[in-house]
Amino acid sequence: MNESSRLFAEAKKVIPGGVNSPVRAFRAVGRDPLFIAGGYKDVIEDADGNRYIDYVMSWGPLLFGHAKEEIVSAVAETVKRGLSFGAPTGRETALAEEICFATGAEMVRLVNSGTEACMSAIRLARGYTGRDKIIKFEGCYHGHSDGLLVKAGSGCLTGAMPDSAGVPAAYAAQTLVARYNDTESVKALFEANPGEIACVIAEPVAANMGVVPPEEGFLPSLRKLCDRYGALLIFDEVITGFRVAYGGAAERYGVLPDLFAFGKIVGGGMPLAAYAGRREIMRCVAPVGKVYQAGTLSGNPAAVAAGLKMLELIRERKDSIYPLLEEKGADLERAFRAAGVPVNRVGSLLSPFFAKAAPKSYEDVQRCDAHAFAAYFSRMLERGVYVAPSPFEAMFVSAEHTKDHIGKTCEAIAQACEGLAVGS
Ligand code: KE4
Repeated sequence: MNESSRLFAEAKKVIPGGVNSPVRAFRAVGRDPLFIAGGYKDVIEDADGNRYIDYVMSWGPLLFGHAKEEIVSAVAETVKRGLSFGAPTGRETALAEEICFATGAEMVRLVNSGTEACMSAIRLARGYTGRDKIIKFEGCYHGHSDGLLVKAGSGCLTGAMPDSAGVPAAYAAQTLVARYNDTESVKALFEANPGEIACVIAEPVAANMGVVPPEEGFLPSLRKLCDRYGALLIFDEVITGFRVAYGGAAERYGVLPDLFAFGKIVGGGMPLAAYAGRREIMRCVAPVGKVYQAGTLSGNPAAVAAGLKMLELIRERKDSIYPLLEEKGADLERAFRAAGVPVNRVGSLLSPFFAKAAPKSYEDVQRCDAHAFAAYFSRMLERGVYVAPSPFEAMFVSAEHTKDHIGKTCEAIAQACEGLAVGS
């Protein structure tokens, strides 16, 4: 038994499924998970000393790869003066200002996870509008708060549980589900629920059913519908924020939401997330307004040090990093297409699909061949490339993925996809 398997056996005795987040269990790819010992730049090392070029990148936070020296040093210096005070520190303001500068948001509240950011943004939308219902999209994932575990993506889809047990039906009934890239399905919900819908929450680039980019006009149509029916538009930019552009998907697609949810990159790899938006809305949050939201470790110095350094590094490099990420992503996309495998890609975010064509909707995604994906996953691992262990996730490319490693990955893709392309 190798070390990963031994550690997995130990973990399963005291942790459900041996993991602290379901998708890590490798169930969709039918093998034991790797236990990781460390990472550096674009490489991770497992407990048995095997090294892999990493495209999970902790599910997106690591735009500059593992153990980025400036980020590690910023945290190391900060924690020498204490880990957490439960009191305001000046660096939190600096991080909030970085987010506002990049995105056009006017106010920010720091929280600890993307789940908290999305949950809080929805509560704020309900408090601001006085309405109870929300619209989400099937296949989109916004964390594991009760009302959002309805037709959810990511690990819910991977585990074939888009509607989680334990969510009261009465509560789930407040969540209306539309089809991604289908404006009419959103309009129909507004018309069927006049004056009742507080917000529409969307991943501006869906990345939890695999990557499914917004069709031309889809995001602007959400903006128009929310304005027409008096609802707020929430962009869940936990994945896309600072990844698809410096100002996130809002900048890339030219649509400004009323509220943003951020996570992953804004925390630099530490547990930090945020929700943000227009001042008149954010002022409804306690202690100023009546929408309560709180957190013991919200804005803690250690996580803020990582997030602030990350956003400073991005701001300093914003003119060069996005073209660089675009080029790396395009190289990988070309490799999949050359192997006859359709791909959806937005910048450094991409997913291959074992299907006749790249999906444009949740329905299309359902037709992809999950068995072919599992075979691809194992073949890539055998060739030293670590991708997400689920067809409903994305590949995350970092600025640290070297030309040589991208080249090696393209070779692995050609070999791993051999005979798996649908119709091949
Ligand atoms: P967290 O609570 O996991 O920090 O963020 C929830 C979340 C919110 N919004 C979007 C668009 C997200 O993708 C996520 C979390 N992403 C998944 C991977 N697709 C996290 C991985 C996991 O659950 O282990």
